[in-house]
This record gives sequence, C-alpha cells and structure tokens, in this order.
Amino acid sequence: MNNLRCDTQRLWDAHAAMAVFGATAKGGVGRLALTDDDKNARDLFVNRAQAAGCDIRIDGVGNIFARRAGTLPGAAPVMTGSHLDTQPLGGRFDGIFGVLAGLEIVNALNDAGVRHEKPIDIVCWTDEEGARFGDGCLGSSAFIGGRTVAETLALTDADGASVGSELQRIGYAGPDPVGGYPVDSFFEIHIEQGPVLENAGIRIGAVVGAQAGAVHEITVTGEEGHAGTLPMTLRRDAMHGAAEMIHKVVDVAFDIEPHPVITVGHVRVRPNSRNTIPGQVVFTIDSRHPVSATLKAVGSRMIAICGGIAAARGLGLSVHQKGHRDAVAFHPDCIQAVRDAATALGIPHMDIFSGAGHDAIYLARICPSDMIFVPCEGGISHNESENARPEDLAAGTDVLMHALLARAGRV
Ligand code: HGY
Ligand code: MN
Ligand code: MN
Repeated sequence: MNNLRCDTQRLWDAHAAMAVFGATAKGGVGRLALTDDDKNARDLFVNRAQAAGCDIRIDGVGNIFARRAGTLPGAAPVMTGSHLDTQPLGGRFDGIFGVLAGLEIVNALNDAGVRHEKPIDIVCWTDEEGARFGDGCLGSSAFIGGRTVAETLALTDADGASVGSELQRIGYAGPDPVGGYPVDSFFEIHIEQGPVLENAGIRIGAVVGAQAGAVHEITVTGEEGHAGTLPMTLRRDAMHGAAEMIHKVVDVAFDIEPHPVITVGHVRVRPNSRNTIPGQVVFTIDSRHPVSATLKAVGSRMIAICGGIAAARGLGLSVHQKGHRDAVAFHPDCIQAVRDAATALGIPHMDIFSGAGHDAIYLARICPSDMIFVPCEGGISHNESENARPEDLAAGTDVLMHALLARAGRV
C-alpha cells in the first residue's frame, strides 16, 4: 500500500485553528449553523481548500464543495465530507474531523503528486446538527431531494431568522443547483461518539449501518394565570401537563427491548415568567431505534400518551413530526473498501453500527456510501470535553485516503 500517509501534525493543527471559532470557556465549541462563527469556519475551510488547489462551488442551501480535479473531468465525483456546525456546547471534532480529514487528504495527495481519474470533492454540508433551525442534516437532505430548497430556505430559528436570510447574511447563498447530478460514492469519517471502539482497543470502525430516527414537536396549550391567586383546581397549567408527558414518553424506552433512545432536550415555555402559570409549552422528542417499524410504533405510543394526558387535564395539544429517517444499511462495496484500506495499512478494524445520525445517511439514498469511525475519549460527544487522539485521527484519515483512491482510480 506504498507509503502514502497524511501529516498528523498538520491535521491536528487544522483542528486547533478551526476550534477558535465559537470556542467555549471549557475548551469546547459552540458554533451554531449560519452564525458569524460558522461563517468564519467556512471561510477558513474555503481559503485552505483554495490554497491546496481546489475549485470551490457553493450551492443554493450553502453546501460547499471543494474539488480536487481528476484526469477524467466529466466523471461523477467521489465525495467525502461532514459538517462544521456544532451543538451549543459541542466539541472540537464532531463533524469537523470529517471536513478537515478531506482537506488533509488533498494536501497529502498534492505533496505526493498523486493523480486520480474521478474528481474528489471535499464537502461541508449545511447545518447537520439542527440545533438552530429545528431539524438536522438540512444541507445533505436538500442535496438528495429529501426536502425542497424552498422548504429548506424557509425554515426559521427561535428568533424568526430564516435559513435563506442567514445564508445571504453570511455570504453563503450559493449560485449552484442543489444536487440533481450523479455522485460516484460518498465517504464520511467521524468520531464514533460512543465507547465501542475505545473499549475494544480498535482504531477503525467500518460502519455497516445507522439506526432510524424521528423528531416530534409537541405543543401543549393551557391558560396563563396568576401564580399566587388562582386555585390549583381551576388551573390549566401547560407546564404541569407537559412535565407529565415528558416523564411518560421517555419511560416508553424502558418498556422495549432493545431500548429505543428517547430524549427531550429542548423546551420552550410561554410566557416563561416565574409567577405566571404557563399558558403554552413546546418540547421536542428525539427518538431512535435500529428498526424503523419499531420506531414508528414508539412514535404512535408517545403521541397517544400525550393525547391522553392533555384530555385528562383539559389542555390543548398539537403534534408536528419534524423529521423521520429510516434505518440505513451502507453499501457493501464501500464498506469493503474501508475494510481493505485498513487491512492494507495494517490497522485493526471492526464493523460497527451508528447510533448517531449523519449526513452519510442521506447520501446513502442516492449513491454507494459508507462511514469510517475512529475512537473518541470515553465515547463522549455533544459535550465540551469531547476529545480524540491525533494518531487515531491520522490513522482514520489514511484509511479514508486509500478508500477514496480505490474508488477514484489512482493513475
Ligand atoms: O443527532 C445526531 O445524531 C447528530 O450527532 N447530529
Ligand atoms: Mn456529526
Ligand atoms: Mn453531532
């Protein structure tokens, strides 16, 4: 497998440079999609990709494509990439590693003077986390036609700012069409965000599939009132009702084997004042399970629980399913390319299943796709203490580089 390797230090330094934008006091990163920090991160990626000789394209939902040309310019590209936006209290590697690994590969191929037939695109997908606009993988799902461009641009954040207006504001409302062209294959490298690889002492995970996921937004409506004067028996307290719903829908997870994962991580209270009985509570339910049909049954059960509690308390209820993605099996040829690259490089690897959602889950709907996982410390992610080892990032990047070359056709 010759001696083509990435530069561990250059890859690590690139993460340090990127972590500046949205850096938190505890050493993490809070860089919500389409904020000024996200703009700065995007600019850094674009500038470094251009310096490495890439041509840059930006599409109508802000996805960035940095192309390393191949010897067959008209050929469908081999793509790799991930996201630069983070959770509000996120880490320095979730998504970011998948973009910077691609950039490092371009630099390593340049250093070695390696050419390939098909173009290789390094992609930064818009708003994978969904922490600002409510649903995740906005850029990749628009790219594959999962949501129209108009629907995507119309999504708004809690302050009413839309995706479209924010893309304009930060200068990433691109001219290019969103998807609609052939892609040879897509690979995404990512920290595992779980403990399996670290516990097994294995450096590379060839991801065979990812679990199904759903997001429901529940709106509970009662009536505002004075916290001091209104007797308890006369109240229509939206918070008391929502609290019972939240407790019971999360408990559903413990009734089913293997457990689905059910999380209520976002709650909005109106008027959100200490001494006013809440008139409205809006909360989201993030639920996931390896089997799509089971997840659908979990969703129905959770909605029925909320309906029963609302009826018993005389509260209004509305349910909006904001997203659903089926479980996905990645492409056997791409999985094998990952295994073969790791084997040829003499790096221990294992097959693994993804609990987290990723852009690759959407790309898998239109082209052969796979993911590569590397360990992260304690399996911790979506947390400021998220950490990874430079040697693991480099090993993963080398495996990705050789898998990409296998697909792109080394000249
Ligand atoms: O939610 C997810 O699974 C991803 O990390 N955004
Ligand atoms: Mn991610
Ligand atoms: Mn994430």
